[in-house]
Amino acid sequence: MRPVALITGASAGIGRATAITLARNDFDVVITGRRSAYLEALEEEIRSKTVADVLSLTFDIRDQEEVNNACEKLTGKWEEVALLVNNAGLAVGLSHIHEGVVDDWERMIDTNIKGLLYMTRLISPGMVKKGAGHIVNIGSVAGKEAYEKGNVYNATKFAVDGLTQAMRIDLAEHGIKVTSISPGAVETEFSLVRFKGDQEEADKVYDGFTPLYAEDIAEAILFAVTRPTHVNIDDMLIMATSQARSRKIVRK
Ligand code: NDP
Ligand code: 8X3
Repeated sequence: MRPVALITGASAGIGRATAITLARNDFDVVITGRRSAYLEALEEEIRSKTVADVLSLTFDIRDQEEVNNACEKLTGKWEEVALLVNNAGLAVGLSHIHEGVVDDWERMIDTNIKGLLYMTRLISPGMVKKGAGHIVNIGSVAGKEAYEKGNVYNATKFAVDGLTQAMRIDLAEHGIKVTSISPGAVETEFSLVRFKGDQEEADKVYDGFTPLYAEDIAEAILFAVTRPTHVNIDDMLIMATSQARSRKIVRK
């Protein structure tokens, strides 16, 4: 039987690429997000290009009740999730701390930290019961070093880093692997979301250098989840060659 991977935030970007990559590499996939039309399109694509089975679950990861209700559909072959990719996340806004927008802060904290926790709380007991499983948390270079105006987004990704370490400690005795994958700049919808739909501002982020692409991160995730049983990839920091630090990007 093919193992089941559940990927949050699969309607776009890194999550979408990861779902396709895992589906091509012997996983059946559960894809989740808020935009059901995007999930339906991905479901079509996976069915037409791979032999994987696919299940879409539409929910807002910030709403614990919605998460729990949607995940009640994980029955039969979908009940046993072997791999959880905690990917759904976002940055909203870019401002100095004294000018920050509290609603933006709450969106980031609720999605990047609380959403990750809701999913982990729901899926990890099944892994503990089985004595096997793998959880991959998508962190960021923003969780390794703070940068100007990054403050709350930085804090949420530092939290992901801390939670990954804590989960690794708590789950080791149950034979469960825990990995964090921390990318630098990846060209996805990320910046469009951060700048609240301002395409011009978003484009500037990737101007003059070759950023990472979602597929680069999907490949790293595939590598991490296909190591032999005795090998755990704890943490991977992945940067575009032109990006030496968060805010040190060589642009031509
Ligand atoms: P995208 O904006 O392209 O994708 C984000 C995904 O998260 C979408 O599928 C979106 O789905 C989902 N999502 C956001 N909010 C919610 C919510 N409330 N409920 C459910 N799903 C949600 O960004 P990326 O692919 O780039 O981001 C993926 C992860 O990678 C994030 O955790 C991000 O912080 C991290 N990251 C990104 C980097 C980058 O430069 N792009 C660098 C380092 C880390 P929908 O809108 O349909 O709900
Ligand atoms: C996304 C990368 O540098 O914009 O996590 O924070 S950055």
